[in-house]
Amino acid sequence: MLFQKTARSAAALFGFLFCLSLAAQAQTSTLPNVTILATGGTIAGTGATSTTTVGYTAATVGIQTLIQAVPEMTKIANVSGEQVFQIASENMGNEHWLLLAKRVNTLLAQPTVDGIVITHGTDTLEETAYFLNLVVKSRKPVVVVGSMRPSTALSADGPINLYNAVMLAGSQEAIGRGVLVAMNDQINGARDVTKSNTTTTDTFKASELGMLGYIQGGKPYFYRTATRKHTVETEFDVMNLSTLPQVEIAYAHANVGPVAVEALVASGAKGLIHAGVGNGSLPAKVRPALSAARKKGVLIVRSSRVGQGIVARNGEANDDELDFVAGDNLSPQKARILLMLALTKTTNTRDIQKMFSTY
Ligand code: DAS
Repeated sequence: MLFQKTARSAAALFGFLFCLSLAAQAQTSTLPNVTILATGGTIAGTGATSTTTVGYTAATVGIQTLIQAVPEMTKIANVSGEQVFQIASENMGNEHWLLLAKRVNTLLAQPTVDGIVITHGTDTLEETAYFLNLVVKSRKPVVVVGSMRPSTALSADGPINLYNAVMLAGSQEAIGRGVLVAMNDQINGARDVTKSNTTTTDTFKASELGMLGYIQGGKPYFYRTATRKHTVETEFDVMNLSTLPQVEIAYAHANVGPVAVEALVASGAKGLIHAGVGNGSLPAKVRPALSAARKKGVLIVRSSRVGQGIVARNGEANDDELDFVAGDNLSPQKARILLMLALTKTTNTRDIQKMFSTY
């Protein structure tokens, strides 16, 4: 009798535990699958004390530690992590971009992956985001995130930024919006965002054009959408590339001479961004060097150091006559990325000018 009672209660307990495990599986199967690709930066940084917010070491904490530091993420997504590389982002190179882009595209082609987060240093975060915005071939969310304080700092911004980025990457709302940058509870588009302050946590802004939306209470709220083509809409594909064309930037200023332009051309640049003063003006001492470079087959883009506004074709210089490209409102560092990818497709100035009006 006692044996039968014990057997029945054991069976009941087993049944209960089995249902619990099914419920748990059901719960996780309803959560989005988000992969975090870690590349380094301050978000993976450590400082000597909790008040060290400058002079810390970036790119020291591994992805598994970053994930373990934010257990709340397991409630909003099935999170997995890969350490793609571990660098301070001032050292980002084309080889890193190609590795990252290929990994992103490979993962997003898998039906089991719903979205991707990339943890990244903030110094070149905007550039990696824009590069991926042009070469990722999926509508699934790709969210780039960093932090302005190291993981060891008082009120470190990394954990909440990472949590928000994972939430966004797993959200329906972020699908089809291009590569996004999520920091400081704000959502920015990859094309227009820039690091606007050397140290503050609100540094990433799209200034005059504005952010795309907010993150509040663990939810995304979008108010704008990107207007230029991105991701699956672009003509760029890097999956079979092992290198990218060398494109450099020459910065203009009062009393500037041709030395920088000449040296960059001599170094083998296939393209040159002139970060001009004002509306992309060409200083008289630099124009001949740029014109000579064009005649050698180097593609020249007139951009501006100003930071906002449009460098219009045939505005401050006769682009038709010089056979130059006008850089629209892209910053010099983003114009460099677009020209680099353009040169993987064509060297025709008109075709490239069209790309600057499209992306
Ligand atoms: N050196 C900076 C970088 O890795 C640290 C940071 O702000 O992430 O971009």
